[in-house]
Amino acid sequence: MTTQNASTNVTSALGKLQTAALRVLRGNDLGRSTKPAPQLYPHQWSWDSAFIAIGLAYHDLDRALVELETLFQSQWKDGRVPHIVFNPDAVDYFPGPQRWACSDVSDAAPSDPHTSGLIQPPVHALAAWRICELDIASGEKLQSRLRDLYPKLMSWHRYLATGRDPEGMGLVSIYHPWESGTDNSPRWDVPLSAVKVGEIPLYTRRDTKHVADASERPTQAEYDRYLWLVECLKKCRYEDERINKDHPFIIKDALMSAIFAAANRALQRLSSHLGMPDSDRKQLQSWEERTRQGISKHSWDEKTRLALDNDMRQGGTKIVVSTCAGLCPILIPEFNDGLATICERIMGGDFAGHQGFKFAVVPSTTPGTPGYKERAYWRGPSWPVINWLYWHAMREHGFTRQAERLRQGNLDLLLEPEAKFGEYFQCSSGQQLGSADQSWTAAVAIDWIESRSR
Ligand code: 2M8
Repeated sequence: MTTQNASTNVTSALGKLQTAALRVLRGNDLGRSTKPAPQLYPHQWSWDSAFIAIGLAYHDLDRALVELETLFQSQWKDGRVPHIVFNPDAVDYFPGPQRWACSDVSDAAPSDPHTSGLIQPPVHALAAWRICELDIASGEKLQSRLRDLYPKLMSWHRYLATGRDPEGMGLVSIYHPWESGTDNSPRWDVPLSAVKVGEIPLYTRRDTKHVADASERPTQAEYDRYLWLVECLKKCRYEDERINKDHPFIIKDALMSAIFAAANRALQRLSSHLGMPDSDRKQLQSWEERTRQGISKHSWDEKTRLALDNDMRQGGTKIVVSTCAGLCPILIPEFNDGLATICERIMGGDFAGHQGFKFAVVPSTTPGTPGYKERAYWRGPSWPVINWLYWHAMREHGFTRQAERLRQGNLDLLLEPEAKFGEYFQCSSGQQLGSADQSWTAAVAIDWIESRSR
């Protein structure tokens, strides 16, 4: 085959992949928001929607912005952006609005539609800035709507910097593994084992109904703990102050914090482009700087060369485990001059360069680490969105060669005929796991394909 033929074949395969990705996003479109997966996740999820907006932006800027606008319509009065906005037409999901009871116990929570009481990583400013950049290139039609969104993003970031960091450590606290987005990761095994489960109202899981192999989902004992933590949060009326006093699970989440630093940088760009006051940028810069210092001082671990989470119920002890979250300093602009080392680590033998992997992709957990399971939820398989975050950061920070290898590894995996935009993938075989037609996988595939020409 000539070089020209080979490159025509690659272009056509990627073209087909992109068409299929758009089909997934259209199939999961609920009108003004997108569900993460056809059956397993029938509502709007916070960070999923941010990734979805990034993918949609190339094809329909207006619809991409609607995705964020819809989510922020359900922002709580205290600034938090809920992790789920419930779709009133979808009943086949547990825990649903009744179990969360947010607007019953908190005046800050909206009731139409209902939401959960948790948060998820703040990727939204990255999405808003992407929409703004593409809008600038296509004649600035969305600027006034971006101006309306901007104060909501500011108040979201303010909530994270204050409500979720009362100690001023420069690190964001989470109250539940679901807040981390890496729900069932071994990151949470030790702190969860210290949680004493009390009486939980009876419940029936729905997730295992939609995933044929239950071993790909959390165990029953883990699920009981998740629901017990929801009961505890409800008892505290979702108020940060009470939670800080009484809640049994408070962790300074390194990945969430690093995403917050990157999002503060993105929001500075948006703020500057929209001509917002200098004082906003100073504030955002200070949050970014505080996080840089927080990660450096409290979570960076020289021995493992990873960023680790701090268990605040154990005096801030580091949780030693090797997961994809440990690589998060790559997201932090100007991190300690250590970005090159982290980049090496991402592409090295514990992660994307692992010798047993079929493709060069970052696993959720390093093989062999305590708690690692090859096919289990956040315990081993690879999540394309995490790969996207690290690819995007490596590219931003000038590590183009490594970023390109990671992008290629992910595209090779997604081009496999059985990949079907899976929720996650077994690293040794590339087998699709969890749900098929997962929206955020389709969205990042679009961005990887589009980025070839940028
Ligand atoms: C997963 O989380 C939900 C709970 O929020 C679940 O397991 O039911 C996680 O992968 C999370 O990061 C993701 O946002 C959500 C929807 O894709 O699914």
